[in-house]
Amino acid sequence: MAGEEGQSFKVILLGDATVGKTHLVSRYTRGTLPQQPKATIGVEFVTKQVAVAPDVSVRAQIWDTAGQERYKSITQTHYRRAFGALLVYDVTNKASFVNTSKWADDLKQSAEPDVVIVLVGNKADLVENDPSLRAVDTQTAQAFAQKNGFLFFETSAVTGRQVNDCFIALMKQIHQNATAATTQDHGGSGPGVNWGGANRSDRDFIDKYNRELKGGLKLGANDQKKNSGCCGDDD
Ligand SMILES: Nc1nc2c(ncn2[C@@H]2O[C@H](COP(=O)(O)OP(=O)(O)O)[C@@H](O)[C@H]2O)c(=O)[nH]1
Ligand SMILES: [Mg+2]
Repeated sequence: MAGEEGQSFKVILLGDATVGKTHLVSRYTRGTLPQQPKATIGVEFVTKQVAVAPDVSVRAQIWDTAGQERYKSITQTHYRRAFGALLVYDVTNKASFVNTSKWADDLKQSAEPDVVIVLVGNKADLVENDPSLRAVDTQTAQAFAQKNGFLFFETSAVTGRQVNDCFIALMKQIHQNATAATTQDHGGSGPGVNWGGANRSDRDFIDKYNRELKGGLKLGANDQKKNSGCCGDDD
């Protein structure tokens, strides 16, 4: 299956500010926590080869947000062509869990049709140390995930618990869907899901996104105009 190794899939992180998205990406891709919080605005992705079957690996192109989630001003470009998402909340923060519904709705409107979603309850280390801090029951989250067809994990970017597992589960499911689609559409192989073509336009894609962000965050219909001058100088 060597021919499949070039497959590349964009996946994105979504969720309220401070739930630990950037820490999860760093833990997974570098094995460490971020050195210092990034104040810069702009998009960044990191890539990582992920083994999805004994002889098959795919390239995860992981897009983190850069603070714009604070203003619910994620642009279409962030969602566009995403094959999967980690929908992250903080197990000690009820509102962050409630908001995952909204993030999921936005995602489904703009991502690929069968986008794979993994619901991730992060900061599990906090409730292991002090169960009274838990604001979202595992069972409640699990039931919500099941109802919506999401995979579900509780993670800790600090201890590393379940971090690899949630990314690998995401990539495995994406690969599985892509393989099924290829078989269906092209009798086993073909360009239909060879999404590695992303490479060619990545540069344009990022430039456009950064322009959108720098030119004042492009606010959605429901966003407050007053937020438009944001970013870079807050906390
Ligand atoms: N205890 C604990 N704190 C975490 C964890 N992940 C992130 N944090 C903390 O939560 C804050 C926000 O993390 P960050 O990754 O910047 O969140 P983002 O805004 O979603 O990208 C930081 O102070 C982190 O140290 C975790 O798994 N456990
Ligand atoms: Mg972040």
